[in-house]
Amino acid sequence: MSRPAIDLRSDTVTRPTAAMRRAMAEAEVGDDVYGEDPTVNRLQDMVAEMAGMEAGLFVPSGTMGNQVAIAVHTDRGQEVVMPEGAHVYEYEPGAMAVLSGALPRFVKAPRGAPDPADVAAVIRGPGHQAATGLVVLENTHNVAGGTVVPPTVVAEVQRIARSHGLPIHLDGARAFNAAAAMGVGVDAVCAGFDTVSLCLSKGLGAPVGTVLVGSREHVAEAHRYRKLLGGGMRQAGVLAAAGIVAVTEGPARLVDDHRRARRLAEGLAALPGVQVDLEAVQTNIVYFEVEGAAAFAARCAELGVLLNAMGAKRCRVVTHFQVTDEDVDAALTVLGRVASERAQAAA
Ligand code: TLP
Repeated sequence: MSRPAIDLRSDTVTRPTAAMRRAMAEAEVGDDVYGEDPTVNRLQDMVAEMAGMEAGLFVPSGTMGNQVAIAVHTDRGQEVVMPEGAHVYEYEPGAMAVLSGALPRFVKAPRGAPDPADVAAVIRGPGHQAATGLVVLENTHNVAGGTVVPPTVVAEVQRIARSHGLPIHLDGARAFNAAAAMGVGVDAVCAGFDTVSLCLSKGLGAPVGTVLVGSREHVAEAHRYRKLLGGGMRQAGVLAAAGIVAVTEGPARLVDDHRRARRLAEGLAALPGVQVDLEAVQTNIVYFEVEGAAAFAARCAELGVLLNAMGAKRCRVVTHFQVTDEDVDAALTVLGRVASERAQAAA
């Protein structure tokens, strides 16, 4: 029998572990729309405490966490200032416009870190133009390469937002990866934000779920929007139980994902026709440039390695807890074979 594919498309593809499945089977549940699911309540409290925030709200996805936050913070017709490539706009199909009537205002962000002066320059008050309603950062920044936003940049952008009386939200889908890369607790990554959306279903490995953390007031308002969006999940403790295992066991092993991503990146950088910006490889995500990215990904899939083409010349591989050292070796063999087939065809 041929071995199963090595799936490097995303850290969202992990399957629940035996411990998660056990916790799910045994979860105590109640109706979460009434706030009566003890397992959901425990998860929300745990994650809020880890993040150094007052309260948390369990939502089905990172997208819902971000969009509920945008709904909480903005009025219709306002702009949301964000780094270019931000997930809240690029991969949340128009949701901020559809749900909140909000408009994106991008600022350049090499490696996901905007120049705070550029943020200051686009902030506008009410009047003739659309006013700024919210500032968003993303840490780690996905399309910049899973890059960590330097704490000095975060602090300065927060200071600027505050000085204009603006709220600031963090898309922290991979905030635990940022924390692991910096060797700090996730509370350090969340500090100074009004709300943070923390995904359990990325590097931490839970099958489903995100916790939106913030003040009691913001979370109470978010609770209303979650219901409005159809995210009131009733006996959601069966899902939260897996989330509790993920936040308990997941963070400590992220450094292994980062080490494996680095090895993949260095292996890729040595291949003909492949370019990797090694300095952008800081966590579990590796982007690389190749001609005909979709055809490259399709040939790798034929040989048992799944990866995503994210643009005409850009591919992405992501490590996660079901990718072992042996998988990295096997994947590099396949990637090397595909790169040399192409080099030979071009010769
Ligand atoms: N990202 C997915 C795709 O949508 C691109 C991935 O495979 O990386 N914020 C960030 C920074 C994300 O990368 C993602 C998922 C989300 C939010 C949304 O999370 P979900 O998929 O739970 O809605």
